[in-house]
Amino acid sequence: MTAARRSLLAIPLTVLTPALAGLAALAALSMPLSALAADVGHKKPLKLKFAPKPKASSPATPVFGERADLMQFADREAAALGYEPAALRSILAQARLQPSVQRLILPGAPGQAKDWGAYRQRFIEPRRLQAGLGFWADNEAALARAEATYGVPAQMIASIIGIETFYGRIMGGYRVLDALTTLAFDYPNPLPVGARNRSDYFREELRQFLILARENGLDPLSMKGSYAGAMGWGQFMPGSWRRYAIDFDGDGHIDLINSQVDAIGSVAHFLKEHGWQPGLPTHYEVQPPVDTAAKAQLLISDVLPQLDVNQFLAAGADLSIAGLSHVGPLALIELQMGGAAPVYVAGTKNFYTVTRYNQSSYYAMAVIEFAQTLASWRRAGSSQGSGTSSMAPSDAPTTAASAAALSANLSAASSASAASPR
Ligand SMILES: [Ca+2]
Repeated sequence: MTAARRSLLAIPLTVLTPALAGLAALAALSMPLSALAADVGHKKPLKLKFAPKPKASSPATPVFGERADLMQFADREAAALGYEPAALRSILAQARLQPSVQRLILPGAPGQAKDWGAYRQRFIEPRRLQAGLGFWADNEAALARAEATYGVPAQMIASIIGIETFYGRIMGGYRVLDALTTLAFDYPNPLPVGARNRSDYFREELRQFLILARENGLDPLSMKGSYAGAMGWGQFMPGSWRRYAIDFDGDGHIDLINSQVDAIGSVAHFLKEHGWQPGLPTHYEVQPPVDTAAKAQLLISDVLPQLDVNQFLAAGADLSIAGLSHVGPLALIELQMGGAAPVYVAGTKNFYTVTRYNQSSYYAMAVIEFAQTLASWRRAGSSQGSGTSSMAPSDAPTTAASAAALSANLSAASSASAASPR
């Protein structure tokens, strides 16, 4: 993503950031990395399978070389990661410092108002929706099977892949090794006010990446991803890949880069494992309390649903009819609109689940609205054609008419929305 785009979105790139950018979602997948320690110990050390071929390095991207901290990391971690120390030293020494990664990982300038309207226009636009219809048609059986298996609507799965990578068009051009090594060992310093050093997180993702490459017989020197190290159609970080990715096409390998079907199953499995509840709406319309203090109290938990309908009403919020009959906790979600008044929704646990993919309420709302619109476009198309219209969205559907209006409204804006591969 470009810096301009990043500042437009102005979303804190906390965890996953990438996805936001449509690029990488990555991060999102910021999951606990506890699982791996247990299963690496018995793996055989890697015998240098790929002769490390030196890659040409431009002056702008120097290799780290045998820098002391990297070599110490290699010697300390080799056994746990399943590598021969010399092999791991050789791989890490070929990582390249990427100054653009150091820039992209930082949050946008503070004080900029976030703008849900701009964010929505960036993603929910006709070309991406059209690509989504094609993706859905190409993968109809896999999407239906993932929905049946994991309870996640096909349009949600298709939407995440569309928001993350524009259906495989933008999977990231950085070598994952370069991105993760840069962020693990040369995190930007000094940091701008409000930013925090996340090198520990990326050092763990580097470990996960090295294990992932070894386990799958992949060349760690050639795998590509986002500036944060997210890979494939769904932009999984290495740790998420190892924990949540599945072999959904049954060929015996998990391949999120070349197999759309594996990516589909893995996105659905990820959401299921993070609490997706079939049939539960993602959100309801809500008017927040007029009282500022009461509103602030409802906003305190951010995307985490903590208060029920009665507590919303007691605080002075006004829920839609559908929302009034909701059972379970809700979160008041505020979406800033630049200089205009914010908009609000009452998010359920399913809204929260989407934020586990990428920790931003703006990201989640974009995924949800894109999914609704994509499903309505598909229904509108299939009603004229084969009649194989399948699943209705589990939450309020956007009508075909409103989708058409949306399409018309956004067409003028869409020229700015194509993300350029890096
Ligand atoms: Ca597979």
